[in-house]
Amino acid sequence: GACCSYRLRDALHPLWQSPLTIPGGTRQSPINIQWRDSVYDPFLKPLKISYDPTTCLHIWNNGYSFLVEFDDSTDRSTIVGGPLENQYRLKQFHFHWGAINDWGSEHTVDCKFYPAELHLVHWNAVEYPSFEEAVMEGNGLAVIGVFLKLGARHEGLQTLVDALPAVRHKDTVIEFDVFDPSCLIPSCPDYWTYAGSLTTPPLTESVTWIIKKKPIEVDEDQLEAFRTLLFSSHGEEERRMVDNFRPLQPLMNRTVRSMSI
Ligand code: SG4
Ligand code: ZN
Repeated sequence: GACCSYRLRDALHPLWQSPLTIPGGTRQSPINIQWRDSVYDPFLKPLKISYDPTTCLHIWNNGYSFLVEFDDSTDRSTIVGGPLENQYRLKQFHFHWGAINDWGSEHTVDCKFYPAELHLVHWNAVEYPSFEEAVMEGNGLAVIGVFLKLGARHEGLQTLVDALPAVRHKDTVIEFDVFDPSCLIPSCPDYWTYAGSLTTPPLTESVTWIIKKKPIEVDEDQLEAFRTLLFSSHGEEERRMVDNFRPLQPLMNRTVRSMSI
């Protein structure tokens, strides 16, 4: 859309010295979701989420975000329904956020950024033998996106926030045995869905995006805690982990479909 201008921030983006675009890409992410251009689809079902908190394994600073990873060797934490034809297994979740509250989300709604965005990454274990293989396939991944907006402190998120000082540097990991990420997903069933890609290399066009319309509320201290993390490892010059989002990509020949009850 012509209304979104992000040229200035691209230039400042430390993570995107590598290719910003995929030649020939037709379904890249993230995108601006223009509310009035989304198409209500009466056949879209509500998404069914079923997570087992004991499949949670650890928190890992991978130098791009912090990841909370899950045991995906069985179907104990899965999603079904919504736009999906199969059951998908939860692999990990992570966030994207800004240096300040004026930006930070990857997707935008009517050209408006939220200060942060949560991504819960799932893979199609019905059709593919491993996550790595699913990443290469058009229907391999399903990512739930949840916007974070400034408001009340989020008690579920606080458990994670309390663990962040232990993974401040790149390549640090701590055990995190029990966590139910469904506490981070708004109960309102409404979502948008579209066919897109991973937002970091390899940028493969393998993601069915499911973006919840209703954001969750977090407070300023919780966003500030994200901003104390580092892109850098122990011993390197400290670089604050902020603005770890990809610039908006063209919608091209795609429709964003909408589910609401
Ligand atoms: C973040 O960089 C995660 O740290 C990556 O996780 C993730 O890659 C990447 O985002 C892209 O995911 O939902 N934003 S996204 O499209 O899940 C993958 C790891 O590198 C493949 C493990
Ligand atoms: Zn992401």
